[in-house]
Amino acid sequence: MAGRRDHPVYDLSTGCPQEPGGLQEHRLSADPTSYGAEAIQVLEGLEAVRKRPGMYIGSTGPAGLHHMVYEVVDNSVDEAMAGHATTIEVTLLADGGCEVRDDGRGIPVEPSLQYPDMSAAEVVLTVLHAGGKFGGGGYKVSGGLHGVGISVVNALSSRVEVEIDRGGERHAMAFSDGGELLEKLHVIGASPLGDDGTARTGTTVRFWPDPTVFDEVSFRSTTLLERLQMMAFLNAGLRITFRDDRPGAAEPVEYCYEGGIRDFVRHVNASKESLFSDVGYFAQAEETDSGAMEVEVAFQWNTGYHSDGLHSFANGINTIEGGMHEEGFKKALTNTVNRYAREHQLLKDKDDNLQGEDIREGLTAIVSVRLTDPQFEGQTKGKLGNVPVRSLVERATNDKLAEWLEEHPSEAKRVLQKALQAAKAREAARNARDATRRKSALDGAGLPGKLADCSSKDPRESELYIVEGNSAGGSAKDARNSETMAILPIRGKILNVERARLERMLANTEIQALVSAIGGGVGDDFDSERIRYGKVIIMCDADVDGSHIRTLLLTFFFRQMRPLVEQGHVFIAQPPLYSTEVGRNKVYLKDDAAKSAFLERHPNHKNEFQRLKGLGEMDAEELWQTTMDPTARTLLQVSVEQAAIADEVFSILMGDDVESRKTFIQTNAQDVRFLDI
Ligand code: 0RA
Repeated sequence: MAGRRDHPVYDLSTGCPQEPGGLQEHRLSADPTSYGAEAIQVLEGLEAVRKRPGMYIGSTGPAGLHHMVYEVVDNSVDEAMAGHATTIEVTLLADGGCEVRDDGRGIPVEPSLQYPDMSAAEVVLTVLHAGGKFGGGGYKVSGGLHGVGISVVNALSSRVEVEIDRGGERHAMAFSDGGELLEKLHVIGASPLGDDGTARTGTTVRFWPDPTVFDEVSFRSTTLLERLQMMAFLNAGLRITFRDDRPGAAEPVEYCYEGGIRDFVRHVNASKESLFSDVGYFAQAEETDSGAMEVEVAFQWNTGYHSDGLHSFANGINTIEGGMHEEGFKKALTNTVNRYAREHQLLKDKDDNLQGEDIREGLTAIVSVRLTDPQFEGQTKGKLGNVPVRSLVERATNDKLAEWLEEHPSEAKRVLQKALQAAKAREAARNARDATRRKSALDGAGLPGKLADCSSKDPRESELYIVEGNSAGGSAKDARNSETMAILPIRGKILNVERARLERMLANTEIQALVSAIGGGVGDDFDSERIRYGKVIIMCDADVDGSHIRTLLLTFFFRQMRPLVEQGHVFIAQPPLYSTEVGRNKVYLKDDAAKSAFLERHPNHKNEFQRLKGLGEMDAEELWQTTMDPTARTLLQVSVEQAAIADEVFSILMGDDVESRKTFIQTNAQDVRFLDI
């Protein structure tokens, strides 16, 4: 029979090698001239990705660039989750590429069943939605941010190299310019032998993001590290190493957590005072008609006052908007703790039930689910939509948390005491809020005296500058466009919000001014429909004090006006870091990069550069030109992409551990970009 092969072919839709014959017959009956058509189809697929990269990786900015790394790493994590890989090594290459290496089974090298001209590996690299994410016989569950596959990375790279150790042989393949085949898969030698004498297996993918696609192609190691650490927490025992071979880079890092999400909770609570030393943990798995589901929960309370320490994940993806798993957990947590409180006479018949937020105050918990076909919904695709997950998590929590409470009576007592206190504080806070409302109703519009408001009443064009210090506030008032720019000077260090409960915070005059100026309320009452400014811009000095105040403000917004941050209303102004003289003119330079660019343009520039410390060093005219003029300024938009990580950063900064807070502020004083991606 013509075209019949002697070697097995690989069916990527079942993840199984197929012997020649049988299933292959239908392939042979197809029109042989269609092979060329298939190749064209493949190229058209990748072309579609290049035309609209945003549809596949979200953006061509820094987030999209880093998404490329996650996409490749996710494939290796899938291989680890299936029990075949133990180690993933991520390396940033000196020439700007990124290498991801695993010790899994290796991508199949056999000819593909659907595309007999190609190896299965070539299909994985060039056909959209091919790869580990096939149903049925493939992996039970899989990650992949939104499961777009390595072919998307290939489409958006100027070069990709793949090395596969499988069946004792090392194979190699290369692509250039968005997925054009440069070298077809071929054997380049024998795979090296491991300590146990067997040949190594595994996959290595190297890629160089295409500079014509991305705004910027240099990776930021801290962004990658946060995500890699999170993946290590979510996959107990998985070893993930990171090395940066670029000049001047930091030391290599290795993450491996035998305790998995228990270690995650310990880590998040590390800078806090925990209520008890153990971390609670339970897990439950279920097979249903619609596939396999499992849930894992780890939890510990600390003495803090926040009720947003619940972080959820679905197949290793941080579900920032929550979803069914969070709903199930919250409902069962509230029920179980109330049931326990009644049974143990901690709540009397006449008492109201504890509310969910009372019980969650000070709780750090990770809820991680894995399921066959996760549905991600919501604005940022960060919400899990699979309904059956809710009842699985609810049942697991009802059973196992009740057990845990019975088996840990002294821990349970502390949890209950804390929740009862929180309920009292909630009552007090409500009274305080009502009082603030009445007060602001009394002084006319209720706007703070220090506020120099703008004349426009349209939030879409109105901006609030929060300016540190009175003198800088004065310059900003003189400089501004009073139609659209309002100035609120704030003094000194505003209250440390991590330590304070709402009612105490509202007594602080700086906070009161801030709340009434923004106009959307505070805490649970916050309503972004009522905000008076579309942009809230923090303008602080570029020194340690400025950095501290900026972080305090961000913490406040993050904790008490979360939607303001989530909806992208919060910005950081960037006053220039340097000035220098050119002839009789003063030139301002935003940062070190701008300074280097300036020196390149003016190689003979002899004058010194002044390091600008304070906004006060500029007069109104200079402040306008360098920092406030909408046609010239650069604003950093503050986003909360990874609530879990942000929570940790804020906690380190604002928590009870004064030492780590100091070190953090000192090391990050120059770098506010850590908040941006
Ligand atoms: C398809 C099928 C199999 C493994 C993989 C893909 C695979 C993909 C990647 C990507 C990075 N590392 C990887 N490791 C494995 C199953 C292989 C088999 O049945 O032997």
